[in-house]
Amino acid sequence: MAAQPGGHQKPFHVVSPVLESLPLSKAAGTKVFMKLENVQPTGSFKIRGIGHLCQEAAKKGCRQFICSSGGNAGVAAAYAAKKLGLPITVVIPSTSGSIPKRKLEELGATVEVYGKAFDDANRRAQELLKTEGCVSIHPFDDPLVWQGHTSLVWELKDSLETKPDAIVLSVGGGGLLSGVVEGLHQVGWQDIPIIAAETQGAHSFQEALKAGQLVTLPDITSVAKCLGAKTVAARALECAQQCQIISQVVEDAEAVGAVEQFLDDERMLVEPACGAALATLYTGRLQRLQREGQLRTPLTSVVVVVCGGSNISSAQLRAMKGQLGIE
Ligand code: PLV
Repeated sequence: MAAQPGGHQKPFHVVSPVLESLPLSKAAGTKVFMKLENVQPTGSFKIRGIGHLCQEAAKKGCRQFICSSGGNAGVAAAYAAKKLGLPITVVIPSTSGSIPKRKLEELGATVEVYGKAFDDANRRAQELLKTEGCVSIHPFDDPLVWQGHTSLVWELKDSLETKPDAIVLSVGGGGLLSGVVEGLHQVGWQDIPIIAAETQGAHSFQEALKAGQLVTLPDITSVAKCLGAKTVAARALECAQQCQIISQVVEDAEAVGAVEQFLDDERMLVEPACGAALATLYTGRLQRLQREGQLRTPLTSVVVVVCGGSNISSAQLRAMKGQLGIE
C-alpha cells in the first residue's frame, strides 16, 4: 500500500456488490438483496465514512489521527491513515479482543487498550487529543462519517431496478443509520422504512427511542461488542423524526445463530454486530412486522446491509456458541 501524503482524492471504499439471497428470501418470505459491505477494504462499511473523514482531515493539514473504536472503525481508520501516510493511535477496549489489535498493528497503528467498553476507550482518546495537529476520528458521531456512509445508498439506487420496500441494518452508535437516512433523503427514497437491529445488552438505540431522549446503558453485556456504544449519537435519535425507523432487538443467541446460518447459506463469515441485522430476517420478525401492520404486505423486496466486521474467526464463532449454549 503506497503512502500518499498530502491527501488522496479517490475514495478508499469500493462499490460493493448487491446480490439476491435465496436462503434469506426464503426465510423472510420476500426477495432479499444483500448489500455486501463485508467485502470492503478492512471488512466492513466503516471505510466509507471513516475514509471520507480521514481524507477531509488530511486535506486540511492534519498531522496525526486519534481514533477510539470497538474495532472495525479503528481498522478502517488505520487503513486510511496508512494510505495517507499519517500516523494514527487507536484506542480500543479490552473486550474487543486480540483480532483488531493484531490487525491494527499490522497496519502500522499505535494501539492502546483501555477500559472495558467502547465508551471508556473513547474518553481516553479525548485525553490523547490534546496534542497539536491531532484530529479525532470518531467511529459514528461525526457529520463527515455520515456523509461518507451516504455513498452506500447512492450505490443501491444505481444497482437496483426497483426501490426496495425496507432496509435492514444494524445500529451501534448510529453512524450507519445516520448516513443511510441522509443518503435516502439525497436520492429521494426517504419514505423507505428502516429496520434498525441491535442485540439485547447493546440496545442503546431502542432505549433512546422509547424514552424520547438519549439513554446511557449501565453496561454492555452483549457479545456484539461492535454494537456496544452505551449511548447512541444524538443524530441517530433525530433520524427517527425524518424516516420511519422500526427498532428490533434480538438476543445474542439469535445474532450468533444468524452468523452461522449466513456462513452456511452464503459462505461468508461476519461479526455478531452484523448477525443482528441478519437475525431479524432469519427469525421471522419481518413477517411479524407485516402482521402488525408496521410493514406493508406483500413486500416486493428488502435490502439488508451486510455490514461485515473483521473481529471474527471460526474459533471465535465456536467459542461464542459455547458461551451462549448453542448446539
Ligand atoms: N462499530 C464501531 C463502534 O463500536 C467501531 O468502532 O468499529 N456493524 C459493525 C461490523 C460495526 O463495526 C459497527 C460499529 C456497526 C455495525 C454499527 O455501526 P454504527 O456504530 O455506525 O451504528 C462500538
